[in-house]
Amino acid sequence: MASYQNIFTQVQVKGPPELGVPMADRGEGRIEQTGYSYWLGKIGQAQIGPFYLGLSGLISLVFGTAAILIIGLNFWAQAGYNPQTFMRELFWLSLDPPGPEYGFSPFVPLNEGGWFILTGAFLTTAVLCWWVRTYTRAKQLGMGMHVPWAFASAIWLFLVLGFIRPLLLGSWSEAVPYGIFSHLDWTNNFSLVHGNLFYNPFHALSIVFLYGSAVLFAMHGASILALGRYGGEREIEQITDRGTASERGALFWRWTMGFNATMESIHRWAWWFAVLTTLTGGIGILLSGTVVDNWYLWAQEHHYAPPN
Ligand code: 07D
Ligand code: 07D
Repeated sequence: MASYQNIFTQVQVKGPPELGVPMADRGEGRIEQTGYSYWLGKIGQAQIGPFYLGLSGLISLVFGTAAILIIGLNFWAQAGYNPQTFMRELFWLSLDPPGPEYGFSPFVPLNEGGWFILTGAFLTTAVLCWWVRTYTRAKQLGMGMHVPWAFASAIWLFLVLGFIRPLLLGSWSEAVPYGIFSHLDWTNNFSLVHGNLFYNPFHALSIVFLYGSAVLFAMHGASILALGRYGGEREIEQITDRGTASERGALFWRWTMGFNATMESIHRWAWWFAVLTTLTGGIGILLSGTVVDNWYLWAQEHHYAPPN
């Protein structure tokens, strides 16, 4: 038998299901049903469950499903209740926000943007409840709050795009529509209306962190896989009980670029890069149209672009 397991050599043993560490609230919200999936076992853990639903999970699922249903039914109506048209046009159908004439009023006729506002309220409730779920579950497991805070950074951009910026500008019409290509058209249009988003330094920072996340993820994933034969994937043990994997990885990076992150700090690098992508992004979007109307003109004034 292989002396260590990887995705190619692993053996799927079906023992009694692993229910996790004992906890105070074993009862409430926990669904202790488990199953096995051979194919999921090929890419991760074969055991499915136990699950945790809880109040926030339940609310999130209900509101999330309602939001998707409202979007779907609006698309369905737009497709004239014709399944062929629906499937053909799916990527181009869109649930749009109210026009500028409605300002930021919550009272808008359903077919003129009311459905959009309702969807936004439901989707936001679902996303926020999912956040609560990440927070309370992490607490229950005695974990740090790194996942909830990272998720909060993504939610920050989500809220800026769909709620905070429209609120500050006093118009729902500024919000992002719900649709596959319509939200891309909105993105393109946003850049055009604000004089080319490339001249928004926060967009540039967001890109730095997005690209940086990809590079760091690739470097870290590659390092750990390359050290698999020395037990490199037992990362946490390797911090204290160094063994040869951690030392080889560290030396590899010092040889190739003169510096190495540590087994611990690489995860902080990754966390900060990912978190800063949406944190800086949200700042850039919030400033657009509120503080700065045209980023190209702003850049010229601030010597970020050459004067004409
Ligand atoms: C891989 C994790 C899984 C998540 C997935 C997304 C839905 C939407 C649609 C009911 C990496 C699930 C999608 C639930 C269903 C309806 C109508 C995450 C992974 C697979 N975008 N965007 C996509 C969202 C914004 C932009 C794809 C959401 C901004 C560009 C998908 C939001 C701007 C491109 C999608 C959001 C923007 C995309 C793939 C919210 C600026 C693409 C996403 C809530 C940031 C790409 C056709 C993905 C594409 C794409 C979803 C916001 C720009 C539909 C939910 C307004 C330029 N976006 N997006 O893999 O192919 O994410 O579009 O904020 O090129 Mg987007
Ligand atoms: C959207 C966080 C919110 C998502 C949440 C998830 C659900 C679904 C369902 C599980 C993505 C909620 C999920 C509800 C659950 C299931 C099934 C994260 C989101 C909470 N840009 N651009 C960025 C580049 C241009 C524009 C960021 C590159 C043009 C606008 C990123 C280029 C124009 C906005 C980035 C480029 C333009 C952005 C997004 C190149 C268009 C934004 C980071 C090479 C013509 C957003 C400050 C991210 C932003 C944004 C990259 C070009 C417009 C770094 C590489 C010039 C309007 N752009 N961009 O993680 O923050 O998003 O800008 O050309 O709003 Mg850009």
